[in-house]
Amino acid sequence: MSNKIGVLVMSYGTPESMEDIEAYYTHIRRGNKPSEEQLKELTDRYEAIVGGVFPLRENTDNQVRKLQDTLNRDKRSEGVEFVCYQGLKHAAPFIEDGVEQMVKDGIKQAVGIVLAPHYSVMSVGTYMKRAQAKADEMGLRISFVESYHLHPSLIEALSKRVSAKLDLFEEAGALRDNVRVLFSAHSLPERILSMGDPYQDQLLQTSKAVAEQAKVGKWQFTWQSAGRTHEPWLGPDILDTLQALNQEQVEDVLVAPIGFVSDHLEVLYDLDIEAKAVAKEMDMRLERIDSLNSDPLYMETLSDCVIKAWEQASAE
Ligand code: FEC
Repeated sequence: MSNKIGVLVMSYGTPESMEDIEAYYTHIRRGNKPSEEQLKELTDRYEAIVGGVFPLRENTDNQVRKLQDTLNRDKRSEGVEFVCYQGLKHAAPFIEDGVEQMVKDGIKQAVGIVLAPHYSVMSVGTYMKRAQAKADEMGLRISFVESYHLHPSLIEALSKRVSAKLDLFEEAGALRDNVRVLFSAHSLPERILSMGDPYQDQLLQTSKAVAEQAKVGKWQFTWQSAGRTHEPWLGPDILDTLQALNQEQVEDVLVAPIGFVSDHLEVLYDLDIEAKAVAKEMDMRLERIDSLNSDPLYMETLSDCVIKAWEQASAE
């Protein structure tokens, strides 16, 4: 019997090159091609952040490799070998490809985890559904980590980042307690609220835990990166929040995008370019905490959750 445990590490995915943006966007839009104008708008955003390089790909590769190392270094993994496979939502290797590869490699038992700490039926839920469907088709036993938004190592990693940036504000002459900390995450359609979705509550729980640990004076939560569809999305959006803070005469703002774990478009464009430009116009200083990327504390968070899910599935 194989002592290999498969770990399906799922992430959003990004285009491989500028030429792939259309196919990627079409996949996000469930098979509907974007208009010329929509495609240009997205291409311009990618060009603005990196000019032909897609940071999410390399970051995900690193996270997956380092997670595998962390898992196999853990004492609890003695006697088994964890093997990580990527499964991306909107690019190759797709979630289904990852599951298929595991089965081809003779893996019988697996754990799935998403590189996003908060559960929503519209985010993590859809990754899990696709992985479960493919696993059922191929006869693979798979269990999932649904969320890890309050894992102590995650809270520690985020709190350290918030504290480090508050130190910089202080060094530049600001009063620590006057810096407004904005915790943010990707918006979703408002209808998730009537579905009893835990997404918003989990995000507020992470925000509160980090604010307490980093001894933040004033904080609030705001949404970002809402989709361009006709239905209402959760708000307030960060750009409106910045306007409101300007009315309150807040001069120093630190954004902590706790819903994201990597440098990518939604952080490097929506915050570092778009939100910063709005803040600058109002003479507001806006900084952002560093992304987690492959921080050892984040790797520990993922590893611990995977091992616990594997132990639980093995005991059943
Ligand atoms: O750097 C990159 O190449 C990829 C950055 C990226 C991340 C990301 C994460 C999340 N999304 C979530 C929800 C939605 C919903 C729609 C939607 C649309 C887009 C588009 C791009 C895009 N998302 Fe994304 N998302 C990233 C990129 N996202 C590009 C298409 C253009 C646009 O609207 O800006 C709307 C889909 C629809 O039309 O029906 C909904 C959520 C996350 C965070 C959790 C996760 O990582 O899965 C939720 C990174």
